[in-house]
Amino acid sequence: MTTLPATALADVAQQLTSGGRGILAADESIKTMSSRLEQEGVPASATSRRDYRELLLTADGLSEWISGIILCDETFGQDLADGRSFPIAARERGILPGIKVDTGTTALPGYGGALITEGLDGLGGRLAAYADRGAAFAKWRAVFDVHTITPYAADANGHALARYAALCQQHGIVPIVEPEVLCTGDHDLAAAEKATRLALSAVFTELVDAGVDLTGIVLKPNFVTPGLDAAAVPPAEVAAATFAVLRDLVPAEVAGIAFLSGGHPTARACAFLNDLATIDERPWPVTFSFGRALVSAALHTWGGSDSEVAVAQQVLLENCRNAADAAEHTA
Ligand code: 5MM
Repeated sequence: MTTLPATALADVAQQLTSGGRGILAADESIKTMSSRLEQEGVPASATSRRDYRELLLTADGLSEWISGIILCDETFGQDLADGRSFPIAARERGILPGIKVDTGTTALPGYGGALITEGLDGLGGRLAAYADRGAAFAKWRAVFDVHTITPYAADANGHALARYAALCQQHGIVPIVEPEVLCTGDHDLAAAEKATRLALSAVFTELVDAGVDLTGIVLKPNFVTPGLDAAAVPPAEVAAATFAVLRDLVPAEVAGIAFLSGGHPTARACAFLNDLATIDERPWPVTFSFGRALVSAALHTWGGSDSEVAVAQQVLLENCRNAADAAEHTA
């Protein structure tokens, strides 16, 4: 087993979230990635998923804006065209490689649509193997909906996140703890705030009970926003609502916060982050761990065509630069 002193975990967590860089979430499951490729007219296969992820990782200068890249198991075990594995190539490009280790969600029995994230069985062995292959950090995502979240669903998912985080730290891997309250639907800001409070409260209770070292984790939360089908509110209002929740529930020793984009358009997600980063009394660095907000336009531009790789990479870099600019206010 890899053992790292607590200071080394804190160091990696700080590298991921400080200095005006953020995380590229390129860990779509095979099912999600295949469907996104097919929506762009690209036949889905292990090769096309690999080609697309190679396009992302090899964009020239990516490490100026990106501190870490989250990969799924398939990509983690694939090689670039030059024969280097993805985790090795990421490190050589100045980007820390991470691995998504949850195995997805399933219905929580008896809880009317609430979900529980699975993947704890055998996780210790998998983490040891990922660490040996170069993983610096991991990710586990719990998924909540404002209409179905209950205290029990929050506790059950918080418990799983805490067991995952403790195991990661035992294997010298920084856990990204992602409790996502979905922003699909037409709910208002208050509903998102209430659900996010419930989720974060349960998660931090469980993390503390599990003895997780909060200086060696990265929290990946949603911005607190009205649903995507509801009337939008100004970014400053989103930032204020998000900060109010985080200030009350996220201990100051947490190494950093890296937001998911949640399906918000790139410019909106960057505006939320920008306004949040300007709040001076924040005790933690804030940055991004966006998926769609960074990559959707690049995937569309590429469309599976070799001749569009360079243009698609420029589109990706532009989004990464904008997100990093938004996080730049961070100390
Ligand atoms: C990149 O997508 C990640 C994996 O999703 P699936 O397992 O459902 O395919 C996802 O966890 C992602 O890291 C977060 O949701 C943040 O992504 P967005 O697009 O919301 O920024």
